[in-house]
Amino acid sequence: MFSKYRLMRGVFKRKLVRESVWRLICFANRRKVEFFRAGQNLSESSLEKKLAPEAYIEDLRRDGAVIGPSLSEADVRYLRELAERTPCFADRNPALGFYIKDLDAIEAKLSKPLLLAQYFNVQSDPVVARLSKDPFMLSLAAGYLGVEPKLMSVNMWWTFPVNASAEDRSRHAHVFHYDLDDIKFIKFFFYLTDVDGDSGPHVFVRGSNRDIRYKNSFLKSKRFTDEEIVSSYGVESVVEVYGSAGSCLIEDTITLHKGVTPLRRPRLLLQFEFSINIYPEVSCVVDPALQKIVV
Ligand SMILES: O=C(O)CCC(=O)C(=O)O
Repeated sequence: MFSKYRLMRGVFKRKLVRESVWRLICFANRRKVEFFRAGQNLSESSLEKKLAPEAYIEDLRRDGAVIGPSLSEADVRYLRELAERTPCFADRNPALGFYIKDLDAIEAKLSKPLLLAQYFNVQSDPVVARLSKDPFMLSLAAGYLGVEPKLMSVNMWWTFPVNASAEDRSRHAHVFHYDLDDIKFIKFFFYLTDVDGDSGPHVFVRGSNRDIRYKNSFLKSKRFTDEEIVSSYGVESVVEVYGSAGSCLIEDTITLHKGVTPLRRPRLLLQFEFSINIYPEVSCVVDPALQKIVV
């Protein structure tokens, strides 16, 4: 079906078009955004070990991603408990709900190892709602986007150490790709479990937000193999992001990126996405009436 979202994706696929329209939007919003940022009281942010938002924006523009400030231990603990007491959904399917303690049972029901399970409607939890209005995130997002940011989505999901099919790895973003969620958008990823090389790090290709080498050298596909990435950008540009529970990566995921399938331990991640426009296709809101718990 034809939608605003699909139209946006068609029109803004080309970087030149995207950047030109974005610059006009920034120009038109320059006063409003200053006013908005001045209204953010950064001392009220609960994020820890933070510098001024400007200190991150330059690296973000250059590299496409930057390590950000962390969640407090108390928030990590709360969010881990939230993940235990709320159903998640196998393969992001609202009809395949289960509690994380029943992972073996859902795998038996599906007759396959499960790579990913996502939560829906987490933005309505009070702690998540408070974090989604965090003055540091809002100020940084406003500075980066050049407009008063809108909350596009809040997403929380598990990835599990399984031998997943190629189809599941592609469908769950475990293959290099870029997102085109709006003219300009930004994501804050928070690990809620410790993440090292064995537990499915997020990986991005440094500088691929600015330097689009795949346009002519790759097929037009939105998915790229590791070999294509390494031969185009060099192994030194491929950054695996490790961190303890609570740590944060701020990324404009127009940058090439992927999740790695964990080898040994599952990974739980919470993501906030801010943008200029919002689209229901990107939100992680699902009518509770459509959600079914099956094990
Ligand atoms: O799981 C990951 O680290 C990758 C997430 C991703 O591809 C995305 O949010 O666009």
